[in-house]
Amino acid sequence: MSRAVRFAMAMIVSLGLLTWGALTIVQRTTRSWFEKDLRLRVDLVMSGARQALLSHWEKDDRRALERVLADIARDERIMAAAACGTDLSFLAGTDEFPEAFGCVRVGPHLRPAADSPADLWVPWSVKASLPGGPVHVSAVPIVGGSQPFGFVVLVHDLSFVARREALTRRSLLAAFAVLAMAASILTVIFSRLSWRDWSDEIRRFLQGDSERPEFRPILGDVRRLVDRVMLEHEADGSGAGWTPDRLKQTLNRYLHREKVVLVANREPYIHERGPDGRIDVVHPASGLVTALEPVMRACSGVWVAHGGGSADRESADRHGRVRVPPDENSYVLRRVWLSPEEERGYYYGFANEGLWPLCHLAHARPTFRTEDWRHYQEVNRKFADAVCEEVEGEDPIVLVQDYHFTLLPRLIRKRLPRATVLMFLHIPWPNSERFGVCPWRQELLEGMLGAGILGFHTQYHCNNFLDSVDRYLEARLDRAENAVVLRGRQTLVRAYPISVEWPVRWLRDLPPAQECRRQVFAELGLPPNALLGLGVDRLDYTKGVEERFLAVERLLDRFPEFRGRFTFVQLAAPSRTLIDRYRQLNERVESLAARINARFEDGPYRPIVLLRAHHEPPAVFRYYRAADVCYVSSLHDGMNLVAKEFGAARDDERGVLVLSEFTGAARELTEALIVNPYDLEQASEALAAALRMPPEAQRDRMRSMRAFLAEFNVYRWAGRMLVDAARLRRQERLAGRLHDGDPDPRAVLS
Ligand code: ADQ
Repeated sequence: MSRAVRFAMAMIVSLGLLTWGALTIVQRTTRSWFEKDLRLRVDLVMSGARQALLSHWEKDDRRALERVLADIARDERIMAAAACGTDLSFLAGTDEFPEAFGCVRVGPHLRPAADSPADLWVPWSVKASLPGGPVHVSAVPIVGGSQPFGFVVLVHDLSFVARREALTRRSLLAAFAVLAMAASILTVIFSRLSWRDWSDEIRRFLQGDSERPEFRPILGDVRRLVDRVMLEHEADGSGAGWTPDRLKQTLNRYLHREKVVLVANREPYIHERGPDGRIDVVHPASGLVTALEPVMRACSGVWVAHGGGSADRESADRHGRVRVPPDENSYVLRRVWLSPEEERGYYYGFANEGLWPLCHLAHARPTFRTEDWRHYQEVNRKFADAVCEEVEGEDPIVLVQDYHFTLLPRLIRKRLPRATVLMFLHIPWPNSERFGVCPWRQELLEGMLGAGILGFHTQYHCNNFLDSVDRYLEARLDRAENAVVLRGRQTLVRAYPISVEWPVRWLRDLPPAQECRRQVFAELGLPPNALLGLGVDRLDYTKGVEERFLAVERLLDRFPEFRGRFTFVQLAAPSRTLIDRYRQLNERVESLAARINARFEDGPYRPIVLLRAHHEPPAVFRYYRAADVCYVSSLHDGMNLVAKEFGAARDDERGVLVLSEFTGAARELTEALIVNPYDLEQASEALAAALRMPPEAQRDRMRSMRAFLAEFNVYRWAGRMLVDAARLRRQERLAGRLHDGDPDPRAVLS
């Protein structure tokens, strides 16, 4: 064996050892972090529920105890909970509480003897496993005054830890494969340079006909390993490093550079004429735009949207087209013009007074008016016309966005039967009973099922949609495939959790986080030792802004150390102000802030700063980088990109996210302190915990969250949908629906 081969092998072995070492360290750190997180969660949950438990315990009201335990077990990581008496009797518990952790088994660990006084009872916890996977069991004594009442046993699901570890392992293995390949190639080159007639060898090597056979097995193995890792990553869509370029390559490779036509109500660039007569370009405050704009910049194509800006018409050509972004001209924005009546009926009326409250559990009643429905149908038809004008060829890819266009997929399919239509819902989908109150439920479902792929943020929303179809349509459900077959045509229903671009382009021109903090503190007139909380939202009743202010008030009530020191800034972009409910919300939020400020004001100090205005993205990101804590308190939210933007903004690895459990983001950003925004005790406690969190703990959480956001970014979201679309096209081609010749594809439509 030559020296070069021995050297290359030694290098691969050392890299292997290094990777193994790194894997072990990362695994240990992740474990210890998750354990700490678990302890914090138990503290939060128990302090929120303690009062209620004590009072029911005292009254020996077991049904009420059971209700409180059921509430606790609503936390998606808590699988079961039980209450036990001091005599180790079982008082109450959630369904299917595992016997292995019953009162009799757990109790002796909490107290030295049956009659031990309250101060000798100690919390206890252990890791264990059940047939479904690993769990963590914790038992917490319940003590009123000096009298022990008993204890509560909580069983936590630990399977997510295994999932996170698997992800880390895969990323490290990929890095190892790439390093090993690079090391082997370098070794070969160096050996040639120093020991042989190198120029001939390199030429032969590059031509792929090197005569030295000993390199072939090594390089062959390494290449096979890299190919396998890459394939695995592409197949499960979890490949690291989704970038605009990789998305472009995916489009080229799988969809042969097809032009993408995207339809959304909101346009990514609004031309507004200011009071001085100048035309400004405004970036709207919209999660949909935040997510999709970077995707369109990568994919090119056309974005079809309502042109609602005061200078939109004069900035576009006679077909309503304008190239954007203003200085980059990456894609075309095609504006659709609506009359004021159409806008009122379709946008404010049916979409935002009907469908928005229908899909969000935020205690607002949907209003359905026949007149609005008529406008909604008309506007969907108008957008279908615009799409047909923008497509090239008969089988374009059309991405329909959100609840404004539920009828559009079917309309497009009728006119372009060979199109690949994808629809994505950015808002939650309600359960079937709730959805059933819509008088046009059947038309909406049939309209959406015109799409070949229907995307939601979470599997839960997919399930709700499938249940709605099951209940209100004559269609075949394929639960195993998560698909619906309506009149012979299949729609796949899939979860694609949306995200933000990575890295965020707005950070490029911002100063370091410390400097942003200095600037923001100077603007707000805060002393250097002040603590800053932040909320960023469209002013919408689903975002829980009132609950957020009440949690700040409760924080100052319960923890006087923060009075005079903690300031909460709320950036609130006015939204849908033609709707009464939104106008009333504006007023309520303003008077609530004024009331709380009046209670706690002290000289120049005000606890709440309400900045009711649209802020351009660089300003929003400056605030993210300045804050100690960001509180997202949505009462119900499809995903919530503010939470993800906050993580993406913190390259200094500081700041803590407090996040409502009713957001889609809470299922992914497990490093946040997850709260129920209605529970002011729990929310204020989490805010206090966030403000007191040591820098190392903040860093651990932020680092882990940012690693997740870097990988699960919006390019990956779009890439996965486009790869699925490509598969669908292939299948349809095979079935003869595309070019290769279905004589009459319209036959499958009614
Ligand atoms: P939205 O309800 O618009 O989105 P969200 O996801 O929170 O909500 O995104 C809001 C966006 O607007 C963010 O990019 C934020 O920076 C920006 N923004 C908020 N307040 C602002 C202000 N005062 N000034 C300027 N910009 C502001 C819908 C769904 C969400 C889903 C997204 C994406 O309701 O659940 O996450 O689509 O799918």
